[in-house]
Amino acid sequence: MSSQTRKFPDGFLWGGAVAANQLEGAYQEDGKGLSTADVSPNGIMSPPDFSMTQFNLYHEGIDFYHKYKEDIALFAEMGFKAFRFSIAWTRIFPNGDDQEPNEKGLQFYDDMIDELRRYNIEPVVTISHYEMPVGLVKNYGGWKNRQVVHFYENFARTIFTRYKDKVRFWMTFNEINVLLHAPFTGGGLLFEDGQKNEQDIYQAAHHQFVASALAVKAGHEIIPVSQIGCMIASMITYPYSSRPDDMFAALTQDRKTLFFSDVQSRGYYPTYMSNYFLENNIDIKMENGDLELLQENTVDYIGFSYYMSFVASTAPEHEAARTAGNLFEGVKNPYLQASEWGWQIDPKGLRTVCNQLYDRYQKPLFIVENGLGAVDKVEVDGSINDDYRIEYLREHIKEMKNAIGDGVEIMGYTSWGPIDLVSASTAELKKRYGFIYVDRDSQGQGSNKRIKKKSFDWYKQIIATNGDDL
Ligand code: BGP
Repeated sequence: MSSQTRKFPDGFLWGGAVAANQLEGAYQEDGKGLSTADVSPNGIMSPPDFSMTQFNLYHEGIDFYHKYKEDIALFAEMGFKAFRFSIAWTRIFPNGDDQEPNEKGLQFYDDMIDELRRYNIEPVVTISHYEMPVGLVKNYGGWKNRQVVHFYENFARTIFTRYKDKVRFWMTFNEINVLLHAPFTGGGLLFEDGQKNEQDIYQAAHHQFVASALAVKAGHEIIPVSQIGCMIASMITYPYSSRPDDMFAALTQDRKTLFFSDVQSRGYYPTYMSNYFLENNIDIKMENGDLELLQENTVDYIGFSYYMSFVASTAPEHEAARTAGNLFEGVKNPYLQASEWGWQIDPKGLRTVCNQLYDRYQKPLFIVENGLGAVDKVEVDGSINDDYRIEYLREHIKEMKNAIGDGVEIMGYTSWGPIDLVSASTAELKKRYGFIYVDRDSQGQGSNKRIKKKSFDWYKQIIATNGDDL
C-alpha cells in the first residue's frame, strides 16, 4: 500500500472523549438533579442503590466541574482538535420532566464550550451518555415509557438552541446497543424479578430510535451545519473455528450490535430483527408515523467505540467459558492478549470494524472511544511510564490508518479518557485511561493534582504530525 493513500486527511479530528457522570463530580451543585449514575455505586453492570447508602465515586468524579479550565489547558497543550463530552441531562432538567431548564446548568456548558473554543478545540457533544434523570425512572419507568421520548426531545431542542452557534458535532446516545447488556444504565429499566426482559428492552430501544430521529430532525432544523451521529459500542465477533455453525453464531452475535446502527443509519428495521421479534413473541408498539420518521431522519455519521473483539463458538466445551473474559460474554481468543480486566487487545480488529461499518453504511466514521484501561504506577521521581498505553494506542492508530488506506472515510479519533476518570464498569479509579494522571483513588482520597504521563508527549507528537510520526 502506498503511503499516499495511507494518510490522515487534513482537518482530522484528533482528541479525547469523556462523559459528564464519570468526571464532573459536583453531583448536587447549582441545581443538578440525581441521575442514574448517582445511584449506581458499583458501575453500569450492577444494580442501582436508590437509598444511596454506599459510597459512590461518581458523586465526586475528578472534580472537572471546578477544574475544567486547568484540564482543557492541558488538552490544548496536547494539540487537541476535538473534545467529546456529554451534557448531564440532570444539570439542565433536574427531574427530567421540569417545565423550564436550569439556567445554571446551561451556563456551565456555555462556559466550558467557550473555553474549548478559545483554543480552537471543536466540541463534540453526546446528548445522553449512560445516564438519565432518576425522576424519569421512578415516575415513568425509564425508556420503556413513550413519554420519555418527549422529555428527551425537549432536552435535545433546549441544548441545540442554546449552543447552536458553538457546537456542530453531536451524537444522540452513547453506545446505544449497551441497552441490551446494561438495561438500567442504557434505558433506566428495572425488572421486577431481576431478570432481563427482552420485551421491555426492545420497546425501550424503539423509543430511543424515535427520540434519536427526532433529535436529528430538530438538530438539522436548528443548526443547519450540524452533523449528528449515532454511537455504538462496536463488538465485532469472530467465529472460533471455520465450522459453519461458528460462522453463523458470529454473524448472529454481530447483528445484536449492528441492529442499532442499521435502524439509525439505514432508517428501517432489518428483517432479521422483525423476524426475531415474531419468533420470540416480542411485540413492539409503534405509533403512526414512527417508521417514516426513522426513514427520514437518519444519522450523518457513524460514531463508535472500539476496545476489543469477541469470539463466538458453538462447541460445547466452550460454553463454560462464555461469561469469562471480555466485558459481556464470549470465548477467549487464543491469538490475543487481554488487558488486566480481560478485554482482548486486537488492533487489527479496528481495521476490520472500520471496513465492515463503511461497507455497510457508506457514511463517514468517527472513532469516538478507544483506549487501554490499566493500573498506573507513580515512580519515586513522580513520573508515570505508561509504555503499555502508548503501545496499545499506537497499534490501533496504525490500523485506523490502514483502514483509511482501504478507502474508509474517517472523520476523527477521540481516545477514551484523556484524563483519568471514573470507570464505567467498575466505578473505581483503579482502571485508568488518561494521558493525564489524577492523584485520587477509588475511595476519593488524594490531592486531585494532575500529572502528565509519558503518553502525554507521545500523543502530542501524533497530533502535531497528523499521525505521520507513529
Ligand atoms: C465505554 C463507555 C465509557 C467508558 C469506556 C471504558 O463503554 O462509553 O463510558 O467508561 O467504555 O469502560 P470502563 O470505564 O469500564 O473501562
